Amino acid sequence: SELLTSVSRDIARLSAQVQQLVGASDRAALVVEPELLARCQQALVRQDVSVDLATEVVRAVRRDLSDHALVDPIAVRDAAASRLARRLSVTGPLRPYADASRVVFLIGPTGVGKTTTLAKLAANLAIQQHRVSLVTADTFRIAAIPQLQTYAEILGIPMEVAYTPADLTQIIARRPEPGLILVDTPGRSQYQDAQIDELAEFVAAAPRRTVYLTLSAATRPDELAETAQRFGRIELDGLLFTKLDETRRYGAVASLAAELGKPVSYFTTGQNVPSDIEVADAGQLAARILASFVA
Ligand SMILES: Nc1nc2c(ncn2[C@@H]2O[C@H](COP(=O)(O)OP(=O)(O)OP(=O)(O)O)[C@@H](O)[C@H]2O)c(=O)[nH]1
Ligand SMILES: [Mg+2]
Repeated sequence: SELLTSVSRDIARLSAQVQQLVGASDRAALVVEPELLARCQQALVRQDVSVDLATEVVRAVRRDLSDHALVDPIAVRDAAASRLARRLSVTGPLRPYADASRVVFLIGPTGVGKTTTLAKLAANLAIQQHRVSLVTADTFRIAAIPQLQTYAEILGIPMEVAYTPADLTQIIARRPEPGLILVDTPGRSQYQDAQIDELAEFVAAAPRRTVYLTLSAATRPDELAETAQRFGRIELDGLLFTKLDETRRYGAVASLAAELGKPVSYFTTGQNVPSDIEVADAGQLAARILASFVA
């Protein structure tokens, strides 16, 4: 019975030790797990991802990963990137023979790179032997017509000027099918409702159209959202972001796309025509945003 007492004493001691160890590891997990997720959330917010989206992503990561993986920065980063990518949609490249894409409009604020981007798109389509032509509805800014005309001449493709929506209707009717017509538009301030209405009339002249709101990725997140909201008076098929080379923070782009539920079409990354353009890829964007986490 002395033996029995001794054994049960040992069992009690061991079980206390086990309890202690379990408790310690619980506490460790409690400290480490939220810390890494909090750091991930901070990294997202520092990249200009909205607090709401960052929180949503991190909560999803917490559900996705085992306790073991949640203390691994690489696993957390990759899970966050994949969750973020799932919140983004993309259009894929322009499809020259899709019915809806007969006419492509790039619209947006002044100086974001609409004309340059249109030239890049036209050049890449022409290189792929697709039939493509250019129209400018920018009869407002000095030298806007020769700017597009120059690109058209270099590319050896037709270019016409639409002074009115009726002009545009006629130009479209004259262009042979199949073939894409890319329309350049004057830069408009998002705060000038009358200018945006005028733009809407040009857009309405092409029923089979694709409209991409063109925005500089180097714009403040709140300005981006405000601009998208105001241009949203025109039905948008997607977002196109320019000047990714002029910022190191890509989160506002992702937040805006996720918030609007609009697909992203292209990114431009410099002034070179036709090379500095890429078809938007959700996974790549998410990876860029999360590259600063676990540096
Ligand atoms: N760094 C950088 N510059 C760009 C990019 N895209 C365009 N630009 C430059 O931005 C400037 C304005 O480009 P435009 O294509 O004329 O812009 P826009 O939107 O047509 O301007 P408006 O017609 O006046 O509204 C030019 O100097 C372009 O070379 C880009 O992706 N990165
Ligand atoms: Mg222009």
